[in-house]
Amino acid sequence: MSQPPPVAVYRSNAHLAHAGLVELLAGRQIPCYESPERAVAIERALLGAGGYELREPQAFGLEPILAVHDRTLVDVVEHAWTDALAAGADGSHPLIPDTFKLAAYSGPMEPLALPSAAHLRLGAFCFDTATPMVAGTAAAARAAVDVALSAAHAVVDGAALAYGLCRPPGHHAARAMLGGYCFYNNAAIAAEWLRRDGGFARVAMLDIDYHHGNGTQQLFWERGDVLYCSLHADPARAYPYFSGFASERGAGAGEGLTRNFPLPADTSLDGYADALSEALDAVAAFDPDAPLVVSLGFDTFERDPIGDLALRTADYAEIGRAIGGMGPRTVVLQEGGYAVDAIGANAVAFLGGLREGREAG
Ligand code: OKP
Ligand code: ZN
Repeated sequence: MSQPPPVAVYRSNAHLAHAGLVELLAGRQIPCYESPERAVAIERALLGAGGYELREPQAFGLEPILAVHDRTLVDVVEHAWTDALAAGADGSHPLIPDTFKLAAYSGPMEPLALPSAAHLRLGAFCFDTATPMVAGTAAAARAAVDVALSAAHAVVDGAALAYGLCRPPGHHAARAMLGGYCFYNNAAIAAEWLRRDGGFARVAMLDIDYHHGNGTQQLFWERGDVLYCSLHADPARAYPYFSGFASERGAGAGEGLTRNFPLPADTSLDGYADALSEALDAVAAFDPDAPLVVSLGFDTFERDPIGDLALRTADYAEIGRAIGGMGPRTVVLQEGGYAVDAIGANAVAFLGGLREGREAG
């Protein structure tokens, strides 16, 4: 038997400057769970495990981002920090909006004018107080997209599997809205690229982060060519609260192509594997011709500081095997996971299982 080729791990150091982050949680200011150490730990663990090769992403520019997000959102991400500095901010603390423009604010009054300074518009494009911006945020968000697109390219060019170590994550970012530590929806941008430029007709996305990917769901809600399946903590008790219920199934051409699997607290591998197998059946029934796009989160881990599910490190190998056994080529993109001491081992377990599943399946 010949040695399998190393799996490409796309990563960029640009994320290191998306740092010094704080978030507002239940009225308190705390250090942001979404830290640079997360990605550093994954990178180290994969290098230590062997069989992985770190690669720098290619730069794809804003065009593939604008295929998914409104220019109004991109403008805010790109200019909020520099406009705040130009207006006299000293740059010593992250930018977090304090005023949110809900649909209920405008009622019938749309369109309302917005301030021309991007930092003053931020609250019209953000849904929570957990998504701080600093000097390095915009470049990090762009690099995370480049990481995702580079991984998608690698698989289209023939690799069975590529991993994009995206940071910041992306699945909470919607067409014109950031939040949940996310600015640009890396996975959605990769999926849309597979459709438009990769020459594929049907893309399936599997989201196994602890949280519902509200952004990804919104982006493909009415799309007949993209299936979105998500396993996550029941929004009846967990962030983002306003989406991810099983009753949400898409609309129009996308009717039935959004599939949500809300999970109870303390779900361990047994319950998780049942939901996963239903989701994988939905993927198989959709019959995608494109590589599978996986939004991967390790906040389902038993000791995750913001999750309440009960998966263990070895379970990620099982989950990886189940997904790998499906057969299609796979683009795996990192979303959440906040137990920094375990996140590396969890990544090694998941990707190792995925490789085994492919070889066995
Ligand atoms: C991003 B990803 C709940 C606070 C939630 C934001 C969580 C963002 C998760 N008490 N804060 O999906 O891992
Ligand atoms: Zn999450």
